[in-house]
Amino acid sequence: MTTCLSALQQWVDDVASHTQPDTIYWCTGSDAEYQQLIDEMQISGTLSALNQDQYPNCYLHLSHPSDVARVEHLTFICTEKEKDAGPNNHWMSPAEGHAKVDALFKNVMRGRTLYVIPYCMGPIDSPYSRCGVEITDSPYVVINMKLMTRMGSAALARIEREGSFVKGLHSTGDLDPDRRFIMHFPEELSIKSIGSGYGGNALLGKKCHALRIASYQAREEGWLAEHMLILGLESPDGDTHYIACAFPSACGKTNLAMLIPPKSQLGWKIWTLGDDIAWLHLDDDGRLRAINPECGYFGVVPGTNSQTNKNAFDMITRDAIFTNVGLTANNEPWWEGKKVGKPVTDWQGRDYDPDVGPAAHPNSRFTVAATNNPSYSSLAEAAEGVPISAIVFGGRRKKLAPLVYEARDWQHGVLVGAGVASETTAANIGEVGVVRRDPMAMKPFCGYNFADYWAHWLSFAERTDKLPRIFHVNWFRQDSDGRFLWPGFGENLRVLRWIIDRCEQRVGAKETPIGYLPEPGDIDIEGLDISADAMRALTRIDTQQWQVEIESIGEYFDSFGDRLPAALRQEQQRIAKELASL
Ligand code: OXD
Ligand code: MN
Repeated sequence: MTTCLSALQQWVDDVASHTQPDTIYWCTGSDAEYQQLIDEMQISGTLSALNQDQYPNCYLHLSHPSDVARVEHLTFICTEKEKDAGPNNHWMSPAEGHAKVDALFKNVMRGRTLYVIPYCMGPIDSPYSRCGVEITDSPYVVINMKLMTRMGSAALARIEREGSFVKGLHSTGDLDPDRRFIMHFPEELSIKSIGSGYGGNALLGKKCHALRIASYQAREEGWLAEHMLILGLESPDGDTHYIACAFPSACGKTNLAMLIPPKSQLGWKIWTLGDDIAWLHLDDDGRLRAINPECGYFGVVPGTNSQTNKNAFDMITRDAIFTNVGLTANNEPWWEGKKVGKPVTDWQGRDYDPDVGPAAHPNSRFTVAATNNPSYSSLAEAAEGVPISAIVFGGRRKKLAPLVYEARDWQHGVLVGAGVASETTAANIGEVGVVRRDPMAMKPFCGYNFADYWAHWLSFAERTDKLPRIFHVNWFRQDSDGRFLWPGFGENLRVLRWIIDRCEQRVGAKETPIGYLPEPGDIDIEGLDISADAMRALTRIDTQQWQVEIESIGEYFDSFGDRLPAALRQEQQRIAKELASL
């Protein structure tokens, strides 16, 4: 056995002696294993088969009603120095973090099976990929990890070759929110999560590894781990540009990544590479290349229908796991916004009563392999990833942010990313609809101090002159009566086209203190029912509102003290000065 495998075996033995499982099972990742677990879970009642004629190989899992979302207030970054976690994270010392959760892990797997899941984030043969091993007592986690990651024997072989892996220990515990913690130890490249079976807290390859731990690892190694979708936009001439977009949770990343061009955009095509996470590396020529560390989707179900996201709607009619949706009389999954069928039971298995609540939990999810997606790009499997032409930040803002604007340069683009703010959604427990700062859409996911993270972003400009351009979009602007100004969904392609036109220097722009804005006529709106006034509102800035915004970004920066990179402060002050002189 190699040293690495014996270290892995030792860790598994140590965990087993502490948690006392009945059985230990090493996952191979085979289809037969997946099926076996599905069968066992149906017997134990944790999974039920959906209508197999309409939804072949689809299953429903209902979680504990108190365990339906990420829990940022119980998520900790445990670094030796508190300052290294930063004001953007909840912090605990590693000693305290370990002690707290180790006490909860004691004997927790009695009567349960301990599953060992070796997995690889990213294509198995990519130099940009990184491996991990998750130990869990949840078969639901195993089947989800099978759909979301390259897991099993091939990953174990890579771990053996490479000699390193991120350690993730998970148990559903007793699901008591008072005994729930999601602890990260970036300096040890390890994670301990207990008391939740919910995806973001339990599928450790996703948010815990591919974002929190990987962002830390990326800084040490000179790359970026980001909360970004990756798409390819193919023009009627057959040229494809790759774009990476960072939007906060539940702001439509999955919909944009799978966009089907409307009829008016004849000849355009969107290819999906990823819908949630991008790992970005500079290649030998100094170009930024992206891989998607995942190979499946864990998407929000409500609102998915044949108009909003036909690719997703179709891909979840087979081989999918549904979590916390309602059911029709015909045993088909049902959710708000499905537009067809009607529910008889809700996500807690009760008779559906609209006065009691929605049939599907607002954060109910589908899990499905990326290969089910009709627009999946074969380049998502490419070891070398894809070159990125544009980085796009965005948020859910009723007011203020124009439909689209471009940063002047990389340094300004980092400020644009650092200033991202959005109205909160149901993906995290807590109040919905309040505006909060969510820099680079990484507020819940950056594994270290944002000030150091921004410095790391800024440092890329010193390493290459071939960086992508940076943009900001807002699909969610409303008029004074609360109506959306922009139609969104498939029509967002029109905005992506402007972005590519800018990258290709085919179109001019209005220069403003906050960046370059399109002239209203430069976005193709042919065939859209959108007034000239609405277009003007979407492509202008309100000086006073922006002064307040830039001041508020400045105040937010103050909370990072002297660790804030001077270049960001300069950029914020430059904009404030230019706005004042308008
Ligand atoms: C997600 C999230 O589940 O961002 O992707 O919450
Ligand atoms: Mn996400």
